[in-house]
Amino acid sequence: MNPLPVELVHNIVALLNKPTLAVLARTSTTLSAIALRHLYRHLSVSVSSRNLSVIPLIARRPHIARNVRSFYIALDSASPLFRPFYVLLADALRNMSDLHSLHLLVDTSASWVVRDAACPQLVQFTSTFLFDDDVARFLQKTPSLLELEVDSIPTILPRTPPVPSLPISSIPHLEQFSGSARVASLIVPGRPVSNIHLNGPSLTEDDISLLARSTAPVLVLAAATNASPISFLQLLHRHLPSLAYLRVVSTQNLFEPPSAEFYTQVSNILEAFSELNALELFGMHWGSHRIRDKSKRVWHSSPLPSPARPADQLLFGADFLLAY
Ligand SMILES: *[C@@H]1O[C@H](CO)[C@@H](O)[C@H](O)[C@H]1NC(C)=O
Ligand SMILES: CC(=O)N[C@H]1CO[C@H](CO)[C@@H](O)[C@@H]1O
Repeated sequence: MNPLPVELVHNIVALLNKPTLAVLARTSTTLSAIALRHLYRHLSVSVSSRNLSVIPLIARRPHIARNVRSFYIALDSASPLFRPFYVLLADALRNMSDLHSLHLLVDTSASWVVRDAACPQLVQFTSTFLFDDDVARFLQKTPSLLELEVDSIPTILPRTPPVPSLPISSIPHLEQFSGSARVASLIVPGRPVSNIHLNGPSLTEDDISLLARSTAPVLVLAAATNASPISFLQLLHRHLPSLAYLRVVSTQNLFEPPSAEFYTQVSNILEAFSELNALELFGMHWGSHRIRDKSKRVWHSSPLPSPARPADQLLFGADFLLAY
């Protein structure tokens, strides 16, 4: 293969499976470099698949770490790992300078592992971390980031630590945020975030007005509220009129079976959202169709899924989630 142009060799090597790549990596120096590049391009390790041993290897070999484009690690909270393992993970991350996608499903308080990492190409970052100083510091070194998930695990700490600040020049292209409302209120204003997924607790009007300060129209929102569905929709319409997909869950479990009047009220508010395509409100799916001259849309909802007719309801739910 040596006389072949290097691009061609890359294309051939890209077709090989992992065991073959591992064999190829033990041949010539040239082929080894190419094989390693493909072997470690997408790296996924977890406790359950018993392949965490690759972390110490990568921590010791910076030239291998630099090949990693996407990295996924899932550690089981039921079998916590000791600090020396996290030190190795931090070393490995520090040398993954070409990462595009990073998923760290690890100990919530181990955010220090990213403190000294810098990933100029990183597009997607998902983590179980709280949003703390270490995460904020890391995000100042990920200028290409488009999707962020942080602070998404309901915290068990008696007092949540204050949210650190993040300079407005950091993550300037962010499009999607998943996590807590308190962090969204800090990150969304001034950035082009159009896709927002929030876990509880209830979203307040102040939070919503901060989300409205995204520099892009907010198109997708998933959030929780303890308000009535009608007043919550009115609030959203006031601040986020360009929503296309909306999912609202209630933080209270006492939702009475809706009356006919309720359906009319909701559908009247929905008409005001000119861009809305689909809505899930307290577990009810709402869709719309246009009538007559197509200028008017009618919103309607299917009833709450009943165990007696599961098939079509489930199907509709699945369609909705896909669209979402
Ligand atoms: C670890 O195991 C998972 C599941 O078998 C596999 O998908 C992954 O590629 C493995 N990772 C490495 C580095 O071998
Ligand atoms: C390029 C780079 O970041 N190299 C680092 C690899 O990891 C070692 C040990 O963690 C650091 O000392 C290098 O600076």
